[in-house]
Parts: sequence; C-alpha cells; structure tokens
Amino acid sequence: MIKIENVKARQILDSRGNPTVEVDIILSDGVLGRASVPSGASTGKYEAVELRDNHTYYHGKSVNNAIDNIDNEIKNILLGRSPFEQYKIDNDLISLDGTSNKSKLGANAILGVSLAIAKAASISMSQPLYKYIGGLSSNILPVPLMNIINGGAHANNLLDIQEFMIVPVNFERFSDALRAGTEIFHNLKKILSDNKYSTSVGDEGGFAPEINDPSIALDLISKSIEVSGYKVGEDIFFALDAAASEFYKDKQYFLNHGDLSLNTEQLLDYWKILIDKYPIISIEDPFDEDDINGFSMFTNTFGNKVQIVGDDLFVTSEKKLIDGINQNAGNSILIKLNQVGTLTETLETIETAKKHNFSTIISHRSGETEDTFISDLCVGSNAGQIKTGSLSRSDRTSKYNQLLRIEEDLGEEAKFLGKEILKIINKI
Ligand code: 2PG
Ligand code: MG
Repeated sequence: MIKIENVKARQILDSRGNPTVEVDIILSDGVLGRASVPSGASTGKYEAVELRDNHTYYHGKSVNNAIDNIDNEIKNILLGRSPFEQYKIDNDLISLDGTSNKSKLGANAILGVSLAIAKAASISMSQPLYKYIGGLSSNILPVPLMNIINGGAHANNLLDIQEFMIVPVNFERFSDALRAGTEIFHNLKKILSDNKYSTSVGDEGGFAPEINDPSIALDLISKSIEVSGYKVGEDIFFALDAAASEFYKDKQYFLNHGDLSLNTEQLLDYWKILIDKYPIISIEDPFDEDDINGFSMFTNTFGNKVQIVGDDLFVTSEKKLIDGINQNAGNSILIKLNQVGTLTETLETIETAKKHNFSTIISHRSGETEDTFISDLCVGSNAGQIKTGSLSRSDRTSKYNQLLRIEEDLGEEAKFLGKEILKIINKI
C-alpha cells in the first residue's frame, strides 16, 4: 500500500511579497505533491482564519506558527496513511483543529496539507489532477471572468468597485476566449496611454488608472473591445466585483471616496443604472456581507437577468450558502479554497450550489502563488466559470496556462460553455 512517508512545510512568498505556506507531501513510492496557499486583501469577516505570527518580522505576516503546526500535530496524524483517503484525512484535520473557523491550526496550514495530498495522490495514480478530482465526466473548460481594471483594495486609485471584468462568451474554445481577452487587454493599455492614464497594474494584473467613475472605466473597456474587432454585449460581456463590504459602514455605502453615501435601496438603484447602461451579466458582492436583505432585494429584481455572486457573503461555506438560498440571496457562489480550508469542504459547497441551481465560479485570491490548483479544481468540478485576474503577471497567467494544458489534454472531449453560460446565468 502506498503511504504518506513525510510531510514538509516551509514559508515562501506570495505575489504581493508576503509570506505564505507551502507544503510537500512525500509518498512511499517517491512521489512529491506540493501545494501553496493564496491570501486575500478584501477578506470576508466569516472566512476561515489565516494564521499569522504577528511578530515584528514581515510586518507581522510571517506564518511560522502555521508551519510548526504542520510539522508537528498535523504530521503526526498523517504519517503512514494512504493519500487516497482525501475525505477522511480532511475530516480528521477538521477534528484535530476542533474550532469552527480553523483558528487553532490555521486554515492556511490545513489547506496547504489538504491540497498537497490531492496532488500527491493524483501523481501517484498517474492521473491529471483535474481527472483525479472529478473523474471521467470532467471536461468543461471555464468561461473566464478577466479582471482588466483593478480598483478598491487592490489598487491605490479612486475606483470604489474592486474589479472590472470582461467575459468572452462568443467563442468555440477556451483558448479562443483567452486570445480575445489578451487582445482586448493590450488594446486597453494603448487606449489608456493615449488618454494619458497610467498603465501600471494592480494586485491582480489589471490596469489601475486614476479614474473615479465606473462608467469611464466601462467606456474605456468598451472601446478596447471594439478596437479589437469584437462586439460589446454579443461577443464580450462585463462582470463586476463591487466588494461592497469594503465601503460599508453604519448601514451606509460610501462611494466616490466618501462623497456619496447611499442606503441599501439607493445602492440598488445605483446598480440598476449601470446594468441598464452596460451589458453587465454578473455582479459579485453588490452589498455588504451582513446586508443579506440587499442581496435578496437585488435577486428579486434582477435574479433572472444578472448573475448575483456571493463571495464575502457565502465565504465558500455550505452552511452560509444554504442560509442564502433560503433567503433568495443571490444565484451564484464564488468558490475560494482558503475561505473554507479543505478540498473536501470546497467540493461539498460546489455540489450544494449546483443542486440548488446556483452557478459556481472558482476564484483565485488577490495574493497568489505559482500554484495552479484552481485551474484543475475548476475543470475537475465542471464549475463552468473561473475568475483568475488579468492577462499579465505570472501569478495570474499561470492559471490560464494550466487551463490551456488541460484543454490540450482533453482534446476533442474539451467543452467550452461559451454562450450557453448566458442561459445558466439567466436561469433559462
Ligand atoms: C475577491 C478576491 C479575488 P481578495 O474579492 O473576489 O479577486 O479578492 O482575494 O482580495 O479577497
Ligand atoms: Mg470578491
């Protein structure tokens, strides 16, 4: 029987230059499974806990305690076990931690181990990771939500909305959609430069121009789509991540850097104006994570027209998702492995979402590593959509590149949902 022979953890750097956890799982057949853990900036307050040392080093962000937990307590329960018992191992890690939010061992410690085990197991079985995760039926390449203008907590410009994304749908294959995205990205760079805006990029590789009006951002993107030879609202649609928890205080939403204060109903009207003006098919976190009433109102008004995505609202928690479903709050869930902390829980949340006709978007974090696990998770779970940033910076393009490899590996079997995604979003 193949066994886990060694577990090694180390501190590495993420794409923002902050420390994070990397884990090696070494099997008795000599296989090495390695995984690293991403980190958010606009984190939801209900996310599983990322253990940081709060020491003077690395501005308090070192993760030596999480590493120690892996090297000691976690390693003790893993040595000698089969790597093919993902479900059992994940549940044992949850019990070993014993808290509801993984605050004892750290979700970063637990997730690194959980993912490295899955990788080791897939290599040991000589299977691509996506097939190990999902089996023979895993063949859907995702529609990408590409974040080409960054604002909010991911840039130091004046945009309140965190992410302005393009969604290429009118394409046969994922690789065609990716090509269109890069063409638009490069034309946007030229248009920004011609208009004397900065072309430096934010944390997710999208541009971060000094714009404060979302309409200007969407107009500039529209222009770059047209210049690239594509049709706005036919070939390419828009998606936004408002990350509204970031500008919510005392039951008010503060836009225009504090100059405009809106209550929930007024913010709903604000979204309505943007949705009427632009072909926006998806809005993530349009309201604060505790303003579930806002989500319900939005879903009752736009639920059959717009994908309303819960990120901070659901934090990839099956329980929070079920609460949301019961209150008709949203129709889609953003899936982030480190919000919940194990592969098993993540897959269970995806299943529950699908069962309730919620669309699923696998997502990176704003602080990423070179690990491309989410690309395999996305195809493995047939999630249908991925959000993994812009078309620059290796921490973002590595995920797209892995999807290209998976598309090649699947060959004729690869399926790209393309325009079908509109039916899924519109619940037709
Ligand atoms: C989000 C994510 C990823 P962060 O809000 O959706 O884009 O950002 O990782 O900073 O939470
Ligand atoms: Mg978000």
